[in-house]
Amino acid sequence: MMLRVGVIGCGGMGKDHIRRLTNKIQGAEVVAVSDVFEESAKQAAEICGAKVYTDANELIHDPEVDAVFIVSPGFAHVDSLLAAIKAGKRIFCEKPLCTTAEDCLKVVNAEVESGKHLIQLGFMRRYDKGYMQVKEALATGEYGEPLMLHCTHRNPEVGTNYNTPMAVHDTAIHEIDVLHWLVDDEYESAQVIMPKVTKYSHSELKDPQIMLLRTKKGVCIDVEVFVNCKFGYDINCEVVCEDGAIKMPSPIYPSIRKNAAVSTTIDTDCFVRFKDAYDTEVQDWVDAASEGVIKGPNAWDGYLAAVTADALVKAQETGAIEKIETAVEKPEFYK
Ligand code: ISE
Repeated sequence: MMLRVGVIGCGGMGKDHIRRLTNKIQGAEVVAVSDVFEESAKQAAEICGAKVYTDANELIHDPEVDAVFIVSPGFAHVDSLLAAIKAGKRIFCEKPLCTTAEDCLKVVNAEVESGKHLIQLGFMRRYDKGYMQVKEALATGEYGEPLMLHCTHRNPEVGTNYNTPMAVHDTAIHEIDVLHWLVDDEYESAQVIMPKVTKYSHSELKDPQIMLLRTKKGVCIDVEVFVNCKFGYDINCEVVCEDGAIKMPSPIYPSIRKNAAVSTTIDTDCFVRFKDAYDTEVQDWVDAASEGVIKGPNAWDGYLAAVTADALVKAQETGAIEKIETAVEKPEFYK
């Protein structure tokens, strides 16, 4: 049986997911789309031949919608999530879960109260082959305990409305989720070091930044976030362990010899770099949701990411080492 999906949010990312659900994913069909901008919803509906809504609530309560796919802007997630949980719909929510830790906790509490795992969160890096290979290598135990992680998250450039806190909320949020999952640990503290600012930035954006995270087991992580690096979308991760160092492979492109030089392509955006990861996470959600179960990153992961992001944003301002503390213990429900 096909999983009948309603997509909320028909911007660029929403349309990308609608195309994926329609053309690539097995076992799902998009039956409804919604956007506050009717024109966007209508354009999206042309991709998949779905019903059009301008009110997300109406889509959520449509009896023909089995599962809800939330791709609206982050600030709008909380209302749709709470309504969809109440309606008992299975949910895929793009990152972030919500824009504040407080709202994330409301969603966590609502899901726990419902007694059912309903939400998969779109932290797609956990589905990337490179990160999975590093995780598998660590799990063999052959390299001993992880001690340090050296990572880079580089974008060629960002828009003029991108500011200093967005380096955490929009960009490092991926490392925040994937790195503690990779080493199976929790964060304890955060610090941010601000190097000299690139000439390509502006007064509202300190770029680059070095973000430091320490885990409860003592693993030290450094992430270079550089969103105007100019040369490409460049994601790297190396885990230094007691008995070896594991470097994540980059996507493989041919090495070309021309004009007395050797060159290899670097991707230029996340949609190309993580294309396979997006496909795999959505297929995984459809397969699980069709069986009535939900796997993958969950609402608690979304709450943890929000708490960690808050500590990093505070550290950007204070320059101090900031504690990362959740307001409540992890509920049994998520263990
Ligand atoms: C964007 O929202 C992403 O998710 C990208 O992966 C990240 O590299 C970029 O900085 C963000 O703005």
